[in-house]
Amino acid sequence: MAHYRLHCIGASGNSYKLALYMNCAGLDWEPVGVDFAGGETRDANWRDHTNPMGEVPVLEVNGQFMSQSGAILTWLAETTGKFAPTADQHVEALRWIMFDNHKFTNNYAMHRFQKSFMPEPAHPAVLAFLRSRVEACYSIVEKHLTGRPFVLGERPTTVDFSMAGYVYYPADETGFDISVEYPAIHAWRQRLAALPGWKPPYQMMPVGSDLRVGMRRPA
Ligand SMILES: N[C@@H](CCC(=O)N[C@@H](CS)C(=O)NCC(=O)O)C(=O)O
Repeated sequence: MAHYRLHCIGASGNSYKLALYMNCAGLDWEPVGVDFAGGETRDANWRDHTNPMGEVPVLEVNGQFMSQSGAILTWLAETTGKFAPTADQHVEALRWIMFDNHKFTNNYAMHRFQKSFMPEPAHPAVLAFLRSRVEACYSIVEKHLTGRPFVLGERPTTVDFSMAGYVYYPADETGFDISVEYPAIHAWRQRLAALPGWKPPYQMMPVGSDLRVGMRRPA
């Protein structure tokens, strides 16, 4: 059994943040599949045992279970030293991880889920609202990444792994073609993809429910 066990599914970009970090950091980890579509994360026993918040990812280490990707990335960097922000960057890292969880990841993930993974087509007003929220925060990150290679500066840190959670999912799934719409974000994701250990999400986590089975493709 690996030292780090990541409870996850391939479609979970929040899980991918940790999988990508651990693979690029060369840590001994394995994915543990969760039947997300079958309701496992809503099951009372799963919540009691694994995560009372009812979410993936969960990182299991020495019999302990941790949740919240931003907290876990921070803990992994503190305990392994890999991709850690400097002491001077600690608060700046936290600031970007909070912006990521609240806006950059969240709006993009919600738009993708509503667009592709709901049993019924989403109301156009819902998609339009989420698209406008994505555009607002992606523009902020596009501007920030113009002229600097990684979010905190010259080298990749936990912040980059947090913000990279959803940017490698296919455009027909997300509804955004980053390579065309956000050139600086595209260049940044290519720099991250050049790190040893990088793999795209569904290859990195070939486990758990496959939400693509029920995916609604554009007409
Ligand atoms: N802020 C959390 C977000 C986790 C999250 O939203 N996970 C999704 C899958 S990607 C989930 O389990 N959602 C279940 C739900 O919201 O009920 C993190 O970064 O770990």
